[in-house]
Amino acid sequence: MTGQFRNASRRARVAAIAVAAISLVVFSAGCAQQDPADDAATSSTIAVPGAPAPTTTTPAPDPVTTIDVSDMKFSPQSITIEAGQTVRWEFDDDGKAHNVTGLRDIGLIINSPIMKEGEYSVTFDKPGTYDYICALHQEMTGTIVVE
Ligand SMILES: [Cu+2]
Repeated sequence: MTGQFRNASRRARVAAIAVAAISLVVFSAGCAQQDPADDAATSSTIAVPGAPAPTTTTPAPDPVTTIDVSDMKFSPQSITIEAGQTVRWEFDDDGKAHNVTGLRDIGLIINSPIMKEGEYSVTFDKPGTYDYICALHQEMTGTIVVE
């Protein structure tokens, strides 16, 4: 009888320990589940104001190419640009007057006034080879290749 009682008592103690152990596991499991959630919430709260939208600016090619009109020539004498880009001639040749006049039909869009100084610009939308001269000095030639 005594032995059985002891056995029962031991069983009850084991059961109590088991219950305690289970509730401990459940408790810590609850904690384990809660902690990452807290961390995630905390880090996402920090990440939103701390990470401004990344601005990726692709450097666009300069849409304006400058040609100097000086020393009785066009510099550079020949250039290649992309369709849609602009060429700007800057006239500055110690008071000598020049202009730019396109050759052939394709060159009709190049037709500046005669200028001693100042700028003249043309935007080239159509691919092709544009030869031009100074109407006053036909040895002054230039070429614009539009790709
Ligand atoms: Cu000229």
